[in-house]
Amino acid sequence: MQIVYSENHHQHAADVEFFRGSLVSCYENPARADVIASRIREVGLGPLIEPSDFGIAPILRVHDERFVEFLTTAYHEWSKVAGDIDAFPHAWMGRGLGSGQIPIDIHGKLGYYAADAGTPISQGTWPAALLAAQIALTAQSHVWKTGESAFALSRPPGHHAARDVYGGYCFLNQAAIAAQAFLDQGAKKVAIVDVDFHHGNGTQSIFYDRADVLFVSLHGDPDFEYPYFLGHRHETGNGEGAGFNLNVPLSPGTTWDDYQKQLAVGLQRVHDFAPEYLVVSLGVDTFEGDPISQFRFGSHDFVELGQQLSKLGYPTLFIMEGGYAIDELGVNVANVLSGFES
Ligand code: SP5
Ligand code: ZN
Repeated sequence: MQIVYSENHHQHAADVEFFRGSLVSCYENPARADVIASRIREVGLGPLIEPSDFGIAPILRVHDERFVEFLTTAYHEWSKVAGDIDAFPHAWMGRGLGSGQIPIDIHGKLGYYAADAGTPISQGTWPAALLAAQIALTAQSHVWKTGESAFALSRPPGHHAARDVYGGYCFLNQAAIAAQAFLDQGAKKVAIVDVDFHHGNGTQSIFYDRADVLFVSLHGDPDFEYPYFLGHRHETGNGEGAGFNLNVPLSPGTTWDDYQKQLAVGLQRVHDFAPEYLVVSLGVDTFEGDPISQFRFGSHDFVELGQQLSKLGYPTLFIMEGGYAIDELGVNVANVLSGFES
């Protein structure tokens, strides 16, 4: 399997995030991608290649231009008033309290574009987010040209980023950008399966009205878990997209045994949709030792997850999303890919 990776993800290195009323060290940190790359080398899963530059155009097929402009300048604007410290919003519009006008002041802009207070912007966040998108596009291009599968080993993750919203450690939605690239290159149908513990609210929102992308997500029930406001079972798509969104919210404590039965239903839906390509939003925060999540997968279960995904038989693009149990993270991700290849 082709693996696309760059050490320059290190540029996105924030200090702290809000968690249970305190500032704690960021769960989404550079060590994550380091341990995954190192495990992939150790087990010889495939060559690690550097990303190519596909420019900004494929990103603007998914994201709003002013939002992207905001991301490119946010840290600079913030540091002029706050100094060399991670940027956070402190005010949000609240339901019914926004006219839609975008504030000029950086604090207002941060509140306008952010979904939560857990996603700091550091000095190198924009270049790293842009690089993550290029990694996804490079891997996508490989799948498109060869029909083989590929893994975009990138951070920050992407599935909580919407057209003009960042949050949940995500800035640009790599899975959505890659899915759109397949379509723009001539594919008619792409399926996205999101196995991160958290609902892929950004991805769902981007494709909610469309029938050319099927979105299937299994995740912690949003009544109890981040992102809280989207991911319920009754969200099945809108307009032309009606029937092309499948959410499977699951209880805290869900094991692989419980999960795989639901996964089979989700994968059957993908099979019925008959896409030409499969994009997998690969989060391994379903692991029992994950510090912010509530499922109970063991490391060996990830091998079976990879096997289940490979049975669909589509050229598959894996995009790295969450997973925060650093000690087992490399093994868990490599297990999915090994299971897929076996
Ligand atoms: C990509 C990804 O995995 N993003 C996750 C962002 C989660 N941020 C909020 C974390 C809050 C965890 N809350 C724990 C309470 C569980 N009841
Ligand atoms: Zn997650």
